[in-house]
Amino acid sequence: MSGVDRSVLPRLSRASLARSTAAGARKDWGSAPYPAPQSQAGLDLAPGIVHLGLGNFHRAHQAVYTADALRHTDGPWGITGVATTPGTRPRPVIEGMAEQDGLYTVLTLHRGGAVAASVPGVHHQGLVADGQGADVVAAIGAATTRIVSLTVTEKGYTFGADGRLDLDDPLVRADLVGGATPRTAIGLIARGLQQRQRAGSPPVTLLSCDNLMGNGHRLRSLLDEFIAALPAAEREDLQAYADGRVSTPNGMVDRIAPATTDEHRALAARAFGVRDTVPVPAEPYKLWVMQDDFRAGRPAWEQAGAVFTEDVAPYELMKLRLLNGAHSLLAYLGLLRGHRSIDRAVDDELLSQVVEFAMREEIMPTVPEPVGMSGADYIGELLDRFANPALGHRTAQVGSDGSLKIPVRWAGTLTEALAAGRVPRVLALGFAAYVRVITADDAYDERSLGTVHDGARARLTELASRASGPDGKARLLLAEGGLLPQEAAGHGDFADTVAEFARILDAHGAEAALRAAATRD
Ligand code: CS2
Repeated sequence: MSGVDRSVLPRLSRASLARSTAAGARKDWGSAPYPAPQSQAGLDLAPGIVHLGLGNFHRAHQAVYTADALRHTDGPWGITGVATTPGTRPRPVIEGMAEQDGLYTVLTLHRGGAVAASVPGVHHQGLVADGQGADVVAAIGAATTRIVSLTVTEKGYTFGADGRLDLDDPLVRADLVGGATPRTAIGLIARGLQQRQRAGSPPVTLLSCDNLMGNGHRLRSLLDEFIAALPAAEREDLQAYADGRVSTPNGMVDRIAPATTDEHRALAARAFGVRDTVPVPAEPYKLWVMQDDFRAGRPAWEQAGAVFTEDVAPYELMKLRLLNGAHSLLAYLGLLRGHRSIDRAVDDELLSQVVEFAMREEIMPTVPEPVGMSGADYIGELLDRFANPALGHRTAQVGSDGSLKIPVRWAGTLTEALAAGRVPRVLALGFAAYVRVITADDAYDERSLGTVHDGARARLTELASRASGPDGKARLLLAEGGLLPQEAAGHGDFADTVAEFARILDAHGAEAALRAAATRD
C-alpha cells in the first residue's frame, strides 16, 4: 500500500477501525493483528492512570501491557496521556491521537519482514503540560487517579550534575513558586500530590518507566528535594502525604521503539485500511520487571507478561549496562563509521566484533546475573535484536542526550572495572568517539546521518575549545565534563587510553581505532 494515496483513506477512529476489522481489511497480513477491544477503546475506559511523556516508548510498552492486561481483567485503567516536552510545536502525537479517538497503531516489526499491527486503545484523554499544566495537576490530583507513570527520559527529571534536583534550573525554580502552573515533571507531580493532600485523597503510586538505575528511588529523592525547597507552610503537610500515602516502585523497562517515519504510516494504512498519522514501530521483544508496591492497585500486568519481584536491581543493571551501554557504543562508533542505523552498525563486522568483546569482557563481569537469566544468552539475544533491519533505529537518535545517558550506561561499569584493575579499552574508545561526535562539526556526516541532539553540546564544545589537540580535548572533557565519576575521570591509565584513541580517531579514522581496540595484549 506504500504506493497508495493515503489521503483518500478514512482516518483511524473507533468507527473506521470497527468497519475495517469487520470487512476483513487485514486478510493478507502476515501475523495476526488484533483490534482494540471495543468495550475498552479509549474514551469508554474509566481513568486510573496519568502518564507523563507520550513518546513512542510508552505507547509501545506500558500502553500495550495495559491493553493486554485489560483483555484478561477489567479495571479503571484508562490512561490520560500527557505530552511533556516544553515548547515543542507542532505536537504531532497529541494532535494526531486527538483526531483519532485517542487511538494509534503499534507495528511489531519482525526481523524477517513480518509485521503485526495492533491498536491498544487505552488512552482516554490527551493533555499538553506546557499550556494545560493546571489540567495535568488536576488529573494527578483526582481521587480516581491511582498511578502516575513517567517516561520523560533522563532530561525530564531535571537533575543536575550531582544527581540532585537542579535548583538552578529556571523551570524548577518557577515551579517552586506558590500558585504557579508547573511545567517540569517533578513540579507537576508535587503540585498534583498537594491537591490530593488538601482534598484528603486516597494513596497513589508514582511509577518511573525511564532508563535510570533505581528509577523509583531516584524519583522519590527528587520529589523529596522539591518538597524540601518549598516554603515551610507548604512543606510539612505535603511531606507527610508523600511519606504516608505515596509509593515509588523501581522498574526495568525494555522494548526498542524507534521514531516513526512515513514508511510506518504506510504500513499502518496497509494493516487496517485507515490513515493513522501517529503509529509506533517496535521490535517483537518486550520486558517489564518491577517491584509490586502499588498503593492503590494496578492493572493485571502480569497477565501480559510483566514480572514482579522485590529485587529489580540485577535486571536494571543488566539492561542498562549491556543493552543501553552497547547501544551507545554502537551509536557513536557507528556514526564515525558512517552508519545511519543500529542494524547497519551491527552489520559492520569489525565494529560488531569490538562491541561484542566489550559486552562480554568489559561490561558483563560487572553485572550480576538475575535469577534464571544467563548473561551470555542475553548478549546473543541483544546482538540479534540490534541486527533487526526492519527497525531502522537511527544511530543519531540513540546517540542523542549522551551527556545524560553516559553516566547511567557506562559510569558504573567503568568504576567497577577500574577498581578491579582492568582498563576497559572499548569503553575508552566509546568515550573518545562521543567527544568527537559532540564537539566537532565535521566528525560525521550530519546531513545524511542526522543530528545528535544534546543539551550539553554548547557547554562541552566550549570546554573542549580550551584545550588543544584531539587528545587534549578528550582529556579535558573526561576530567571536567561531568560525564564520568572521579574514579574514572581521574584514573591515569584510563585517561591515557581515552587520549590515545582520540588521537587515533583524528589521525587515522574509526577503522584504525577499532583495530587498535581489537588488538589486545
Ligand atoms: C536507546 C533506548 O535511544 C536510546 O538511547 O538505547 O531507547 C533503548 O532502545 C531502550 O532502552 C530499549 O529498551
